[in-house]
Amino acid sequence: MVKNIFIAILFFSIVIVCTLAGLFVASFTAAEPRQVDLTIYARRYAFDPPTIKLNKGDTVSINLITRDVTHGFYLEGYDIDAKVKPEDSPEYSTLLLRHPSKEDDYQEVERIEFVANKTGKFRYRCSQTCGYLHPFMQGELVVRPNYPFWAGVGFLIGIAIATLFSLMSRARQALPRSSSSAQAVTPDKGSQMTNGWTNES
Ligand SMILES: [Cu+2]
Repeated sequence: MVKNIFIAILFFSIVIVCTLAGLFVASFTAAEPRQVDLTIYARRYAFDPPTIKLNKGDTVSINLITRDVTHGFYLEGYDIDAKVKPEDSPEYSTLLLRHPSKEDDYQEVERIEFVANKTGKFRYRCSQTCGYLHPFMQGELVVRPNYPFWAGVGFLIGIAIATLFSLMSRARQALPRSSSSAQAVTPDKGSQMTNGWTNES
């Protein structure tokens, strides 16, 4: 009975340890990459969506659209500064992009594309003065390490190892009882000692 409880504890310990190991790996390993296509609408004085959540390693392709006035999209940490001008079509805007660190000029592009290779929170804000509340036109990009993926890998490995362990210990239990029964008889001295203790107290 005690042995079964011990095996159960061991089983769950192995699963937990392997899941944690998976999380540890996730903290510095690139995630299984996804292709993420997004449309962001810029308008006075907000971005829609106001928050973007990605996993590290995702390749992002952003279609930026404005329907009112010219807006900017400056993304901290990723060296991206875009400018978007409204056109007649509500689903199409002229998009221009530059990389501030390179001090290059705006170039017309179809979409804003980059790989989310840095984890953390990065603000994006309007970089074209578009009205009196322009400074409040902001959003946030959240890039997470791909915890679920690696935790899942660790969890499955843990299950496999733990199952192997429990099968092995069950096989050992199923072996001929002679050795274990011999052990069960020898602790006679021990039980006498405990009796002695209980009598004294
Ligand atoms: Cu703006």
